[in-house]
Amino acid sequence: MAATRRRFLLGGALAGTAGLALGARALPPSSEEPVTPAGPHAGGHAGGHGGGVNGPMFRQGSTVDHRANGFYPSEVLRDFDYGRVSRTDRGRPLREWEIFASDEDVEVAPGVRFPAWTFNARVPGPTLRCQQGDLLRVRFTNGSAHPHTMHFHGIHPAEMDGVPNIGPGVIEPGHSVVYEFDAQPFGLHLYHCHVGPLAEHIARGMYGTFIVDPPQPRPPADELVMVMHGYNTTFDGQGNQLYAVNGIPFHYMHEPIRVRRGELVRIYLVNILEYDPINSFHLHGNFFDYYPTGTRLEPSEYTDTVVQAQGQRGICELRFPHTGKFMFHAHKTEFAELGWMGFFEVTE
Ligand SMILES: [Cu+2]
Repeated sequence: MAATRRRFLLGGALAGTAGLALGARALPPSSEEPVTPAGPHAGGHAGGHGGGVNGPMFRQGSTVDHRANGFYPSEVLRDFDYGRVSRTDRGRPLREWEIFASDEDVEVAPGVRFPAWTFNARVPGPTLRCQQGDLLRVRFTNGSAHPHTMHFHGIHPAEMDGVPNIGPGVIEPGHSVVYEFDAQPFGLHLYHCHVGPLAEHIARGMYGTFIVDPPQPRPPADELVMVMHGYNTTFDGQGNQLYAVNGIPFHYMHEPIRVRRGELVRIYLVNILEYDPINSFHLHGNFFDYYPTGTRLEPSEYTDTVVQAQGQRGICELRFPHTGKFMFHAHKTEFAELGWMGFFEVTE
């Protein structure tokens, strides 16, 4: 059962490696098993899931090697890639990006390595940002050992859809393609590989956020991208063993997201979770305006919890009236205890 594997991972491997980093005395009794996240195992660790207040979700000082991974979730939060901007002959903004697919070994939890397939060597891929009406040109080069595409959400011609057998179709290793289309409609979108087995190509890490700004910009804010996703470390296609926002489970437990009291905060919230049908986002100590898909400028809801199915996304806007640390997590508790959990830290 997937649940058993999940218990093993967090009760055994994850807590065990975290414990090793802190010294043997920190090890709970059943966590002295070797780190074999992909191997068969009886599991059934009684501590289960996040391991309670002594489990990895609250354990400090045990993190992955961000430098070796090549990306850092605290920077991914506010890293918007506006591309190279010029003008077409008719004076229209032309925005260009170079995107490179590669196979990368990512340390997703202390001592747990995952063979990811990536866009620009990070999970999630770069956050591409433009304005409605721009002409977009994306040169995609496949440096991976596997065939891939880039499929953008949005409105575009069929041959620019990035799916097999239409237009350039599947891009084989060593090959390049240029996707060109208009930026529309405004909102919060996605891009991802669309080669089968599709769930695996996505779950391996081939996704990113695609923001089309409205013609009249949204009010100034501290803007954050939060991509909810998971890692199926057993490659059985049945659920995930780890859950993350912006690449690394529990990252924002170790390094809270720092925001200012009273400042408008805008969260571009994306759910690209595979294998589990829905995910959710819950914020403690506050409420937010929610704009589904970001395609309208009026919020649909004022809430502290939103649910998103696979591929859904929306914009959350809020101000924190109080200083201090405020937790956020999936309100599917199991996901939270397997990594999808963190803190905002509000300062003056
Ligand atoms: Cu792919």
